[in-house]
Amino acid sequence: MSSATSNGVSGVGAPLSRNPQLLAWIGECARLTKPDRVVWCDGSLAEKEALTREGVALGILIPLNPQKLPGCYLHRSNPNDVARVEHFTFICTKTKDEAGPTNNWMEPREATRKLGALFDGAMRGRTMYVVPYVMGPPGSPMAKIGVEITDSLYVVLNMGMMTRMGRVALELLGDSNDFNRGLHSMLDVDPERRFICHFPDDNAVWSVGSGYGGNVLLGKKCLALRIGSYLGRREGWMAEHMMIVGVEDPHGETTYVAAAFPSACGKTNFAMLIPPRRFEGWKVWTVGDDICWMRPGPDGRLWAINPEAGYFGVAPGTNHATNPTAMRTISKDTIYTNVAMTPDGDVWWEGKDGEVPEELVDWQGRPWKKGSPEKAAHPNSRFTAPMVNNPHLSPHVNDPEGVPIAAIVFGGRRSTTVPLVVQAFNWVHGVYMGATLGSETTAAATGQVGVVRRDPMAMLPFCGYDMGRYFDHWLDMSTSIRDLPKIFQVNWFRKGADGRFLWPGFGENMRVLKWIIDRAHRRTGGWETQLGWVPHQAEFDLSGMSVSLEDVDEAESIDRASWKRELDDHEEFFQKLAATMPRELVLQRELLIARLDRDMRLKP
Ligand code: GTP
Ligand code: SPV
Ligand code: MN
Repeated sequence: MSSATSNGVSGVGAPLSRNPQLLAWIGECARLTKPDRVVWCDGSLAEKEALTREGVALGILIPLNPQKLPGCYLHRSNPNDVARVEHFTFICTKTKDEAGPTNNWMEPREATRKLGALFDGAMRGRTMYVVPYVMGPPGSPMAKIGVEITDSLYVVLNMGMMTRMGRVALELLGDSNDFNRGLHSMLDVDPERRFICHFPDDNAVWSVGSGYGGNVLLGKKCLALRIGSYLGRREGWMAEHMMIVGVEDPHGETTYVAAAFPSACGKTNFAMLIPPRRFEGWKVWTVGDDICWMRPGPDGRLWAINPEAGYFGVAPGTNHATNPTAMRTISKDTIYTNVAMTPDGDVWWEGKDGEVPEELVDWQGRPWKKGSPEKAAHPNSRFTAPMVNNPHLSPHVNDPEGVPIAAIVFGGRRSTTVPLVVQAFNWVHGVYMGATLGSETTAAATGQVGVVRRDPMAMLPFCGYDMGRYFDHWLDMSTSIRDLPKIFQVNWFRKGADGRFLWPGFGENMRVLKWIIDRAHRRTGGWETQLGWVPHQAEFDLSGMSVSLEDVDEAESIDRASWKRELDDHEEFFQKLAATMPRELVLQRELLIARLDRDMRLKP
């Protein structure tokens, strides 16, 4: 950490870089926001410790029980600021058409004027942190540099875990002007003055009025997905809201799978899956849990990196049975946000192991008693932990070229209609599956929870340009990938008439994953249905599972009437995108209707 009290608002103490463009931009930001001092972050342990001490002194961080949770802290955000705000998130391209019908658009000069007025003097009395970071393994041809200027110490500490932060980024950057410019101020955390604006043409992001997650950790959703997807289309690669796992079989062969699920629909859990006992000798290695950058390699395969270095994961529902890997990962050096606290300084959330404690302090710092109708932890409460804490971290997570993807999976949260697993007939059909992905909304974004919405490729809130052109990019990628990954759709969340989940999920998802891998390697059969290929009962390993075959059958079932309704929904969504919707996808829908009209046998 390098700091100095400036003699004037624009003074920058002991800069860690001589990059003239970087210095000029930091000067501009300081003149605009008028901080009391400017601190360059070097990413050292000493800096982290000093900031943590300061965070505790300021009440931003609450120390947790050091015996139970060494190096862990609790942060409580403003109760009005607990999730991403999609309605205040804007793509600021020259024309509205470039942003497309699924994004909010603001004209770039108007955005600069509007947010500029909010930034003016916003850091008076505060420290302006300069946070340089790398997205991706340093030295990877896919890696990107960003610099986030922020007045939030919490953001600095989170960026320190979520990215490769500090000197490493400045060294890689050198004198180059090729870096993402992120400017963030919490202002007064007023939802009326909360905006997250993306300027893809300038590789810049301005965020004001929030201190939470994806709104403010600008390397994550803003750079790695919204700006990333925009650059990816221009440069021939893909930025996706996907986790990445390596599945090692008992012979030591590892197959890599990438999977897109909308926010709070199971990526982190799938990325940390522990195979059930039946799968003796199998290992699942986490490469990434949220974001995936992919590009075709010289060998004709699609290669992927995880641009992040940590996990910003959903706390509720995480326990030793559902996700033991996460429980170990977050047992030290973790920042918890908006969870509840026990009297002895442990953390708690709905769906954690063991008895519900008699008394807690809830996520807002209020006393809470067992049986209270209110949730003790916020439904979107989260943990931030460095990936090196993960006992099953892939040894290839830092490989500059990434890992080769054999299968791509799309999954949503659907209590009805969508079967457990289906393989697409081919790439175009798979793109259609992704493009029509629907999911019930969750607490990860503000707004109504539990309503089905179309969330194509789990990218609805994260695609930085017109969605129809994004589909076109997906179709186009098939021309530069010789060995195309196989595409699948899954649904862990189907419910019976009694409201129970039909499929046990979590570790048991290994059974589906195994079929996916076998199919990707063309090692197993399947049954052709109207929707795509589904597992043959004989080739789908359910041994040693405590679930009834009737439930599995119901989870896999295809109901024509529900699918007719589903297709009406696809149509409605496609209509919205009509101006740029690729013809292949419209035809895929027609084909699906035709297949459903013919009364095909569904199951052996
Ligand atoms: P983001 O970080 O918001 O992008 O979410 P994510 O996609 O990583 O979701 P995550 O794995 O954190 O899971 C979200 C919620 O879904 C948690 O409460 C999990 O316990 C629950 N969940 C995850 N996998 C399963 C599953 O297989 N079955 C069931 N029933 N619930 C699951
Ligand atoms: C998501 O909402 O998809 C997340 C959490 O991963 S956030 O970082 O807030 O975007
Ligand atoms: Mn996410």
